[in-house]
Order: sequence, then structure tokens, then C-alpha cells
Amino acid sequence: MGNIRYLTAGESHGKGLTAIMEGVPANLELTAEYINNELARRQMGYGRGGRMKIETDTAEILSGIRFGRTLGSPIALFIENRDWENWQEIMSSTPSKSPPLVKGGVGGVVTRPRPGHADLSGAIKYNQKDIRNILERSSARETAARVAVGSVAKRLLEEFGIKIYSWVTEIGGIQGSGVSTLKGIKGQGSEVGWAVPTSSSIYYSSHSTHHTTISELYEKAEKSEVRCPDAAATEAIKKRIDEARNNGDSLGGIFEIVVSGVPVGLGSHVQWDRKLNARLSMVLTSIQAIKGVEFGLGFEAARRSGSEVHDEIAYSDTSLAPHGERARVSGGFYRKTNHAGGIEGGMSNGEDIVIRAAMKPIPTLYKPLHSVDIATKEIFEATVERSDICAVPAASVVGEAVVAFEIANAMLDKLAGDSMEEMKKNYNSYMEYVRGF
Ligand code: EPS
Repeated sequence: MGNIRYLTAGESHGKGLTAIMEGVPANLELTAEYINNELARRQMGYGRGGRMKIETDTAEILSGIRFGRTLGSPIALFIENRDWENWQEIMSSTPSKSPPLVKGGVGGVVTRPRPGHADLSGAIKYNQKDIRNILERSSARETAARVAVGSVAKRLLEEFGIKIYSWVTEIGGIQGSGVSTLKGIKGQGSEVGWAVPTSSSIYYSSHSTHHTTISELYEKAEKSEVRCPDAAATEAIKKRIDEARNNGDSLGGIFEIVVSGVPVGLGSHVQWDRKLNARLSMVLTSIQAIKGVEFGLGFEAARRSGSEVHDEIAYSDTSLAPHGERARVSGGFYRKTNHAGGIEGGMSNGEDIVIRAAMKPIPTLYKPLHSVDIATKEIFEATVERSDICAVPAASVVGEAVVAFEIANAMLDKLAGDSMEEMKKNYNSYMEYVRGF
């Protein structure tokens, strides 16, 4: 489904990554600086390996933008791999009988599949005896292209007051305090903590003596080396990452995404592939190493009775909800709580969309795990030369990007427009209708 589409191309150690994006309305203001700022955010995070010291991702705009505005034509973006310089021979497109082994022992035919990777299934499926032909494309390097695409979508959403935030709630089992909507929910062990955000861009503590706005959490995340808004947890997580590095191990974690300012009615209940939650699940699990996604209360909803899950409906005829928590985006109806995470029946309900995604530990490990060589069938212990220890902070930024893309797509489904002017006209008339409903 959707009006905007994109493809990415590129190998991890090839010349670079390309993204072609089609369906973005004309006259959206967009600069390379805006895209590059998002690319830089993806590169941050304690626990990355040596590769991030080599790359400084910047997008070259090849088409679709003139004088700082989109043309409505396909937008092509190119991100150079600086590491390509060291891999030209190994990744050459010229015919050759065998891949060269260059200095440092890199190159040659890769026959040893890493547990947890695409290596073995990909080699069997595509009939490749050199596993490099699989691992180069399955690498999470590709997410740089997706962040570039997502930044265009983010820029579009900004025009409608829609913002996307993310932060890391836990890494390697160490949870931030006050940063997860799940933390502190009754029956989860802790009495003190945070409830799922109500119908506002505010996280309420269960004590109601203090609340933190989503933008405050986001600002703190931006300053944390692991994107965790809790400073104490940030330090504990860094130690945990150091420990993992010393043990030759890797770590996963969970990040949370909040989309604020979403109008009611994106997605649809009428068909499986139009449901907004389904579409968002797909884009999130399409990120390398993501193993789980939940909305609002998520899995916790399965443990509660219905009366403790469903969000009561309320109405206010002013632009402010009775608690004065925020100006309503979509008129008079609102929910008193937001356990649903902003989506009911496959449609946005006007509340903030709240999603969490779980990332498994990176499978490229220094600590050897057993595997079997595809050429000799000998058992060996898989080891590597270079790897990230933890990439959850980066995945959190990638999560923002893919969610931005899908929300922009759903906005265009609802408010089609070939130009921004047309889309805004449709938006304004829709919002007027919603307010009067
Ligand atoms: C990755 C392995 C590492 C990461 C890479 C993803 O690269 P290399 O094998 O070159 O050391 O650094 O991530 C990126 C290059 C990036 O830009 O995020 C993998 O196998 O997925």
C-alpha cells in the first residue's frame, strides 16, 4: 500500500548506497544539510566498531530537488562508502575467477557462515559458494540509505506538525528508569514508575507529582551516548558494553518510538494490508536484527483484563482537553489513557503513536560460536576481525526513519496531493471536518 515508494541498492563495502524515492509531493523544502543531520545521528552511539571511524555519511542529491525544493520527480540519493577505497579489489565488478586475498588476510572466498546471520540461508538460496555475496547486502550498512529516505519523510511530516521521537529504554538487560512506558506498570514489580502516556505528549509518573514531556525525554536521549534519557542507566549501559567488548560478546536492547501530532484516520480497518499497525510492524521488523515490535501496552495487554486495557473515550468542545494537557490535534474526541498506543482497529485514533522494538545482539562475535564450513563441512569456531558490540542507539534512529516513511505514506493515502499546497489544502479541510464531527 501507499503512494510513496523507495528502493535501496548497495553493498556494505561497495562504492556506496543509493536510494530512489518516488511519490514525494512537489514544493517540499528540503536540503542536503537536513538529510545529513539525520545520517550523523545514526552514526552515533557507544559500542560501535572501527567502521564508524572510517565513514562520515553524507548524501549527494542526484535528482528530484531543485533550489531547495522537491520537484515531484524521483529523488535519488547517493551515500559514498569511504571504506570502498580499501575494498576496491575485493568488491570489483570486473570478471575474475577468484576473489583476491589482500593484505591483512581480508578477502578470498568466505566459506564460514556466522550463526545468527543471513550467511548460510542466503548462500543456499542464491547458490553462492562465496558467502561475501550474501553478507555484503544483508549488512546493516544499508540502513544509512533508509535513514536518508526517512529524513525526506520526516521533513514532509513536519509541515503537518507531526514529530517523531525515539530513545533507548534498555540495553543488555539494563533498563532506564522513567523512560519506558512499560516500566512501573502495576503488576510489573515496581510501584514507582511511568504509565503509558495519556492523551498528551506527556509521560505521567504513577505518583502524578512529576511529569516529563516527550520532547524532554528526547532531548536527554540526544545527549546520551546510548540514546537513553536516564543518565545513571547510560553510565551502567556503557559499562555493560565495555564488559561485552572485553568478553568478545555483543548486546541487544529495546528502543521506543513516539509519533506525536498524528491525525485520526490514518490506515484503515477494511483490509489487512491497510492496517496502520500492520504496516508499521512490517517496516520495523524489516530493520536488520529487529525481533519484536509492540504498540502501547503491547504484550502487557495480554496479562490484564479488558477494563484495565481499553482507553475510555471523552469529549471536549474546547481545543484543550479538560486536564489542560495539550491542544488537541484532531478536535473534540480524545482518550483518557493511551494503552492502545494511538492505534485502534488498524487506524490512528489521534493519540500519540507509541511503539517499542526489540533488537537482538549483533551476530558478528569475537567470542567463537560453533558453525560448519560450507566448502569442507568441517566444524569451526566462528571469529571476526571487526565488529560493532552494540548498535541499538543506531537502530533507534533507523526506527524513526522507517516509521516516518510509513506515516508519510499513510498521510498521502489519506490526503493525496501532487504538490505540498494541494496536500495542505486537503489536510486543512479534513481537520476542519474532524473538529466538527
Ligand atoms: C555490519 C558490520 C560492520 C558495521 C556495519 C554493519 O561493518 P564492517 O563489517 O565493515 O566492520 O559497522 O555498519 C555500518 C557500516 C553502518 O554504517 O552502520 C553488519 O554486518 O551488519
